[in-house]
Formats: sequence, C-alpha cells, structure tokens
Amino acid sequence: MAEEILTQEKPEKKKRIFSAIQPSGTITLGNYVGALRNWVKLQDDYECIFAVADLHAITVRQDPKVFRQNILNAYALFLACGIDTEKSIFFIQSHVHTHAELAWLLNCYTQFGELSRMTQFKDKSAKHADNVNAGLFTYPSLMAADILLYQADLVPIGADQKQHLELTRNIAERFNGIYGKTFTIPDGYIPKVGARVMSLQDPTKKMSKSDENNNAWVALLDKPETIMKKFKRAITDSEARVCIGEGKDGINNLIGIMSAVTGKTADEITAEFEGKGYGDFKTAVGEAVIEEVRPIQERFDRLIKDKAYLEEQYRKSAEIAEKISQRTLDKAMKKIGYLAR
Ligand code: ATP
Ligand code: LTN
Repeated sequence: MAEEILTQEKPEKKKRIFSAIQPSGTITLGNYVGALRNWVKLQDDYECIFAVADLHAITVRQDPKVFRQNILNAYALFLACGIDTEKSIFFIQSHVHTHAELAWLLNCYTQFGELSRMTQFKDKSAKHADNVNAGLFTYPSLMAADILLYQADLVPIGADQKQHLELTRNIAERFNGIYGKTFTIPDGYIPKVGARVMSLQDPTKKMSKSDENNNAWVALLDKPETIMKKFKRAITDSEARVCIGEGKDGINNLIGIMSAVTGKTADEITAEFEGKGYGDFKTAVGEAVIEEVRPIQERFDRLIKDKAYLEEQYRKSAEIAEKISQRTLDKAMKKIGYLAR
C-alpha cells in the first residue's frame, strides 16, 4: 500500500496524514499514549506518512554516538509499536533531501516576527540560553516543509504543536497566494484531552522526556522493575480514595493512565479500587503498564538486533518519500522561477 500512495497520486477516498516525532532521548509513555498509539490506529483509515524528525533534533546539542543510537532506537521502537511499512511510509527525515531544501525556500516566505512569536522558541531559548541557534528559531519552517512536501490533509499533533501548524498554514496560504495553488492547507488532528499523560512527580505538568527528574516519566523501554518503582514513587494526595477529583492531579493522572492502557472507564476503576489504598492502586497501574509495554519491548529487542531488516525498511520508505516530495519541491521551485535541472 505504501507504493500505492506513490502511484495513485491521491485517491479520493483516503485523506493523507503526515506526522513526526523527534528522536531526542527516550520515548515515553506520554508519547505512546498521546501520539504513537494513535498513529498505529490511523494506518487503516488514512494514507499515512510518518517520520523520525532527526533534522529537528540538532536544534539542541546531541552527542554523535548517542544520537545515532537514539535515531535507530526510535525507528525500531515505532515499528515495535505497530507502525507497518506495508501500510504506511515510515522514514528518517535526514534521508530525504527535499526536507532541508524546501525548508530553505519556506524560510524566505516566513517572517522574523512570526517566528519570534513561537512559544516553543521562547521556552527552548530560555532553557538552552547558551545555544540559541538559528535552527531553533527556524524550526517551524522545517516542520512546515515536512508537512507541505506530502500535500498532507491532516497532521496529528499535541496541543504544544498547534502554533507551529497554524504557522504552516499561514506559510502555505502565503505561498499559494503569490504563485497559485502549490500546497494543500493541512488541518490539525488533535487527540482528546484525556490522552494527555502528566508527570508522575508534578502531575500539573505533562510527562516530558526532557524532564531532568527521571522519576517523572516512564520510558517505553524502561525495565519492568523500573516502571514499578516509578509508579510506586508517583505523587498522590492525602485523601486516599481512588477517584477523579479536584486537587487530586496525581490520582487523576494515574486513573487516566490505567484507563488508557486497560480500556476501563474511570468509574470502573473507582469501583474496582473502592476501599483499597493508594499503594495497591499504584502497584496495579504499574502492573498494567508493564503488561502493555511487554510485547512492545519483546518486539523491539528482536528488531534492534536485525540491522539489515531495519535498513531495508527505512530505505524502502525513504525512496518512496523522496519521489512524492520531489514532485512538490519541483513544483514550488518552478513557480518561484528556478530553471529546471
Ligand atoms: P520534549 O520533552 O523533548 O519536548 P516530549 O516528550 O514532550 O519531548 P514531543 O517530541 O514534543 O515529546 O512530542 C511527540 C509527540 O508526543 C507529540 O505528538 C506530543 O503531543 C506527544 N506527547 C508528548 N508528551 C505527551 C504527554 N505527556 N501526553 C500525551 N502526549 C504527549
Ligand atoms: N515538532 C514536532 C515534531 C515534528 C512534526 C513534524 C510533527 C517535526 N516535523 C511535522 C508533525 C508534523 C514535535 O516536536 N513534536
């Protein structure tokens, strides 16, 4: 089916989806519940194109050895979660040259003022004050290139990426306004609020892989005993009643996680733990998460040892991605006035 995407141009029935995740650090339970797991489900109903956004990742300094491993781990882990290269295109961003090229062109149709208003830029430049590089600033035009190259209709993103998608739409509309229709204007595909996993140490903040407190997040590849330890240490409240409530951010989050991995509703979970303490509940959540990630970890362990298989998958997808995206790049360049090669 991945090949069909190339040959059929754009079949009427299925909308096209593009999304990407950066391979920085480890992939967390938050990334899985909020993004990856949804991608896997989307594969049957949409034409999906997914990428490991490794070009975006160097806006913060990366250690070369660790970075190389993180990219491959992210690729293998996504396959282990169920991204299927028979159904979707799944490639590594730096393997497809059109991304960096279109990003440059789009930079010239993006205003300094627009980029200055991006909250992610403000947050990240405050956090990495010693390395406020131009790439961090122009990050959104690379993201716009990722999306627009594939004429994507829908872009699954977290709430934090809404502003970047809005900017993508503005850039596309501006370009189309000058040169005539070149890019599809993409819509966001934002999952329900319920899918947001919060930090285990400060449940008012989202679980984030860049959190310095390792106990705040659970990585998909954490060992079972580590997962259990992190859940046992999770911050709760003093009421000692397993139910959704105001001021019970920690328990609300644990119920949310339990519900996300078991499919049970909050009411069912409350009923099940009636009269039981937080200790029992935390252990149960830990066990449920361990059960959810066990098959993923087993598949990951097999895949990561099979470098030849991984290579075959990402090469195959990059080849198709290059062909699709080259068409858009050629079109945009022709409109701007570049000579054909
Ligand atoms: P960083 O800490 O580097 O910002 P992150 O863990 O917050 O990373 P991103 O790479 O920004 O993750 O996000 C990748 C995808 O995972 C996005 O679609 C985002 O919405 C989703 N995601 C990230 N954290 C969570 C979370 N805690 N709950 C639900 N979805 C999440
Ligand atoms: N910026 C996104 C990752 C990302 C992306 C994209 C998401 C890069 N390119 C294109 C959707 C579409 C992030 O940090 N979550």
